Amino acid sequence: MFKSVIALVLLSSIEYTVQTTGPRTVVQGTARLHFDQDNRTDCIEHTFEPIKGRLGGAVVSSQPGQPMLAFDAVTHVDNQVTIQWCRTLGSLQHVPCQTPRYFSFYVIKDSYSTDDIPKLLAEWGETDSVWDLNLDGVVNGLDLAYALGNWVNE
Ligand SMILES: [Ca+2]
Repeated sequence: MFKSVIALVLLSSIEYTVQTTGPRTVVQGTARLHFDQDNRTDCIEHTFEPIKGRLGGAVVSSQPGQPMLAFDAVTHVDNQVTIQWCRTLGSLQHVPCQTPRYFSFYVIKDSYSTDDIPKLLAEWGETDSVWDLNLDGVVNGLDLAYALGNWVNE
């Protein structure tokens, strides 16, 4: 599943893609604050469509396995992620201008069943796999334990 979303809120904007592969959904895009002569303060608040699971992020990053959501506030409640971000320009800064901020996060599903185990085992030992459920860089026993620990009988 792949979809692209563009939302406009006042001057600010947010643009991102949502891609689900196996147990992992990747949301990534760019939020932008826009400023002009009449608006030297801009804010964005956005709630992503609910995706059931826990938050994570890329293994290869400055904070391995953690979501990249460098905003003023990030909440994850009832499977909905909401971001808030505000900035006010200093009086010496030229307008119009914009401040872009890249973001990226994973949602790892939190319920597994019999269909999942063969897929996980097929990627055993792989280092770049969506079945690396604990985001430590490799598919191994810890991922199998996570799947079994979040087992749901069908
Ligand atoms: Ca792992």
